[in-house]
Amino acid sequence: MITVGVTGLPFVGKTKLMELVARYTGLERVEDRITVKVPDSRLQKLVEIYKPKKITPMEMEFMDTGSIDPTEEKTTTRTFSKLQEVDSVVIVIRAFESEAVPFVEGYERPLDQLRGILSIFLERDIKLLEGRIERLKNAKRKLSNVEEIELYFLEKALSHLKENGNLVDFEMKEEERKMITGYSLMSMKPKVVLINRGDEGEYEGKEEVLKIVKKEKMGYTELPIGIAAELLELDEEDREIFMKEYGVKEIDIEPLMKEIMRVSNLMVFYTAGEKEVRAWEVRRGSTALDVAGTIHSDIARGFIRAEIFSFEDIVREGSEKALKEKGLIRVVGKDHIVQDGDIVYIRFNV
Ligand SMILES: Nc1nc2c(ncn2[C@@H]2O[C@H](COP(=O)(O)OP(=O)(O)OP(=O)(O)O)[C@@H](O)[C@H]2O)c(=O)[nH]1
Ligand SMILES: [Mg+2]
Repeated sequence: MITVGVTGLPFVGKTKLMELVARYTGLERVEDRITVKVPDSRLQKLVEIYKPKKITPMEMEFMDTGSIDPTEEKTTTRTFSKLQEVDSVVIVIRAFESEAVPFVEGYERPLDQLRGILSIFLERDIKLLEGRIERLKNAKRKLSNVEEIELYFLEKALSHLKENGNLVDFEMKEEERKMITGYSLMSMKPKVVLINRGDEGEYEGKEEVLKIVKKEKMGYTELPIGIAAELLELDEEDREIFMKEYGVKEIDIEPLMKEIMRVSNLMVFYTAGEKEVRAWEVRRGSTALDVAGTIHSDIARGFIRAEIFSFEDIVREGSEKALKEKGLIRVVGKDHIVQDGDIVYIRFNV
């Protein structure tokens, strides 16, 4: 399960988002950390086909990390200590109008909020790397080999960060990636920009926002959090009327979750049968053996072969029997690369 940090400037709707996510998944109480079931329309389809006794969706943990406040260093420092714990970050950007809710002065526009937050992230990463480099350099003893390598690598990372403003294209070996992950740099965390729209529709500066999103390889989604939260309180009939009135097409949080998965380089595979239909998360590019290990280490150890078919095929054909008749179930070995949405059955012995 991954942990997602929810942050942004003050009063942008972070707590409201936590409420929305909680309600959506059927939780009554909202706390700073909540574990939610990931809404998944593919899982629902598989349930219709298999009619299993048990349904197990993927879970994600959301953590309200508090705000990044350009005028309040203490608040921001506290937020960073929480952000250290998370795997990915949702940056909530306010694009709704409300007389009742104040802005941090100078950060009324979405574009300025995004720039402000990214520059605070960058500044913090640079400070952190500089601090570690300084400590290594000033050590009053001979550095170990490992430390020498670390120092060399950190200096390279720091200069890349200063030059490019991020580490998006910074090439790293697997060991180096592991080492730098230990620093919990904001530059290394997958990020999704969430525009909290009002009912005004488009917002000023969207093109520039999208440019930054692309350059930084972040995810992006728009969601009228306030309206969506209100709508969830209504019954279905009233909801439809209000959605028309507000011009809201979708109050779904599935696109947000999908973006989080995408930028985190994760994909979903399924196991399906009469007993249980279940969604699992795994790194993109995982092999059949990786997938077996995700289900259970014993299954990976006893791996014989995997039987795999695609989500589109089972939905189109309607049953495994039909897939078998058409030869659409592939029998593959350990190294087969599993695709997003694949349904997997592992044969193993222990
Ligand atoms: N009109 C409108 N008001 C909203 C929306 N989202 C949040 N608000 C209101 O804005 C205020 C701040 O929302 P919160 O969700 O508490 O914001 P926050 O980011 O958690 O704020 P802090 O935790 O104080 O930094 C509350 O009064 C919300 O009711 C929205 O989409 N539209
Ligand atoms: Mg809050």
